Amino acid sequence: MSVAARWEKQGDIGIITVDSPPVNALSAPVRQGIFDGVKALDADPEVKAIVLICDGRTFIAGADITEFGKPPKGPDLRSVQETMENASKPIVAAIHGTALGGGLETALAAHYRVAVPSAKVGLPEVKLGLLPGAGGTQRLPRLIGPERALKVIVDGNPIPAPEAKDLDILDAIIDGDLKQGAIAFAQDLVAKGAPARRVRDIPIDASSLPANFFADFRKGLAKMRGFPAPEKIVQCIEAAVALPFDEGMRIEREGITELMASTESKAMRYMFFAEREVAKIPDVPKDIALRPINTAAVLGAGTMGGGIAMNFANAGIPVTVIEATQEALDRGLGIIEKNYRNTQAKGRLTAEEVDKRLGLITGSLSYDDIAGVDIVIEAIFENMEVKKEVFRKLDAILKPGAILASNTSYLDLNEIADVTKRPEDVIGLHFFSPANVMRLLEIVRGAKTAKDVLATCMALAKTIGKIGVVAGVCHGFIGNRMLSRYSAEANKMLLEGATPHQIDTVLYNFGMPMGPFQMTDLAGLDVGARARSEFPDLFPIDPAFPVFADILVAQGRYGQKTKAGFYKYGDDRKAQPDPDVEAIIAAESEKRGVERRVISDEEIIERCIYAAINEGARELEEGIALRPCDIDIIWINGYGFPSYRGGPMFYADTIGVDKVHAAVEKYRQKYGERGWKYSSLLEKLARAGKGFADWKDVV
Ligand code: T1G
Repeated sequence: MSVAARWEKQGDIGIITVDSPPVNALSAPVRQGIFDGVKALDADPEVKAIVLICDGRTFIAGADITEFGKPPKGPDLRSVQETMENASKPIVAAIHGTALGGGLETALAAHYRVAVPSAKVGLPEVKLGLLPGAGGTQRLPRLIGPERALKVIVDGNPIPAPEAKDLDILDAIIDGDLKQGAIAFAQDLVAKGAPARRVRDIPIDASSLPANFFADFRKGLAKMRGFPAPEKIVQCIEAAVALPFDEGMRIEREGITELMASTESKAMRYMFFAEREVAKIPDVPKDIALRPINTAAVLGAGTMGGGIAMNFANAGIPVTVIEATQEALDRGLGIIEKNYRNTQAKGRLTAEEVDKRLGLITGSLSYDDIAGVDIVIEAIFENMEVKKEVFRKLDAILKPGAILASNTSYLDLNEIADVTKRPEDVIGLHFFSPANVMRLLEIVRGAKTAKDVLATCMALAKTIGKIGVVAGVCHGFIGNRMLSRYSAEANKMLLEGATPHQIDTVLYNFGMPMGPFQMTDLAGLDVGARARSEFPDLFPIDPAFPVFADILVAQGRYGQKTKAGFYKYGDDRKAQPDPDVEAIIAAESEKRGVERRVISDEEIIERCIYAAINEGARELEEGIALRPCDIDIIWINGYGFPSYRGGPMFYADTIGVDKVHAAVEKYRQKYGERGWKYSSLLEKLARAGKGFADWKDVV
């Protein structure tokens, strides 16, 4: 009997209990334990039925992702499932927590499934660039029909137990103690002489499918560009409908084998662990006492402040929004309510839920009303003097132990902290707009920020549904500092011969949600122009190159908001290349004596993406970023870098750091050190033939 799974008898019911923290993943010992337990109990003449259950917080949460790519050990999952499915006695899977991936597939190899009301089941493999590779694509369609099965598997999201019961994935919901309830269910099966009903034997009625179902479904996959798994999933469901079970299993096995070896899936599996790694701060003890965050305040009810306040209300934390005038406060609170009502109209929140969240948001004009809160997030104008004045006031008013946070995007947090008597309580919480939607939160660690403040804010990030990533203090922290290089190269290539449409198309096809010029049109050219004119030291301009956005702003072209920016826009807000803009660009080239040339797609990728990678390498050297995966998480969650490429640093490893280094050297020779600053880390990795995954070997 393995420690990962034990078995026993209660009367004539055999019970196999999996106990493999943290999530009972199907590691080799777990698979072996289930396999042996089923064999033993099925051979025991006293046993009339078997229950499979798990200790700990959840039923099996999937295959053990840490085993992927390693030589298989012990019985493979399909052998375990065949042993279960061909047992002579009914097997009941008893589910709590989240039965996901191989966990649900194991339950589908059982003959019956029961769960507590709070349980969830799902096949999230597509989120790892995979497909359910243990019969999920063949058994689920037999239980719930191919149409619903295809949607469930391509969607990948968990299904609450009551809904899973309605879908016939579950046979019963167990109120009360799961183990006793499952045993009672099994005893009832025995009493009724119920068979060991194999899901694989349930026929699929292909005639129930709408005409052209699969062709029509494929049309909807266009939005999942770059991800190979969805198409493979469709092929598996087609096989389930058209072929015998074992044939379908072969198609499925070929599909997951191919996907498992794909770069896309390796990138998405890397992201899975990276999302958890970034929460670990090397020099902060995991069990450090956190400060309580039961109340909050936000200074500023503008776009950012309102969105930040919504995050707290969504998490059930009362939040006070402070503004300077009643008019600004009313406007800000009005926008918050409008956002919630829009969500309600889409059916994603009920009226009661909206009312509850609105009830947690209070407006005020007086700092006196926030003296007792646990955390204040300042989200006012990006001006250092204004921020310093605000933090002096907060320092004088807030209770001891309160956390003083700034949402600044660029300013020096240390300078802000040093105007207070409590710099150890000051931190940066850089939300990304829209703050109530974007998952990324850059947690900016000041030179004097206390470790418990840092740990508290990391925990707060999870509480409010964000992915927190620690950043050091520098201009633009981690993400925007790299973005400024990415954008600067795009701007420079306009002068040399490229068009906005060409650059945007290349980067869109690379996998970015949109290119830099469409993005600027969306954000508003005037926003950046104002920042550059008001904070020239924060946004240094290379005199050798024009800032085309400023040239366009001077002509009243602010972007989508004026239906003209780098593109022109009709009422459909669709970006159309504008010959007038291309003429402005060409005139600037002529004025500066720059002979326009053809710029290749490869050069666009090198100069935008590699420039960002080079800056990321420098951030690692400087300690601004803790790990390469922190940079990747930021770029995927803050800027839409394609997850199937794993983020800029993972992508560099995929194509070869030496290739990136050679290109960066080429551009440094051509354009000088100003843009292409030297990274010793990049050079060391290239010379050592290593990737960022092994960056600690060379620093
Ligand atoms: N394998 C290995 N480790 C896992 C794991 C897994 N499947 N799931 C979680 N962990 C680790 C995780 O890294 C973390 O470790 C700890 O458990 C707690 O996780 C054959 C091929 C279950 C909803 O995709 O969605 O089955 O950081 O922080 O927030 O067809 O974990 O503590 O060291 O996320 O409570 C399919 C993935 C696999 C489910 C719990 N299954 N896991 O969330 O805790 S592929 C999945 C989750 C597959 C089959 C295919 C979540 C959770 P550490 P956590 P949580």
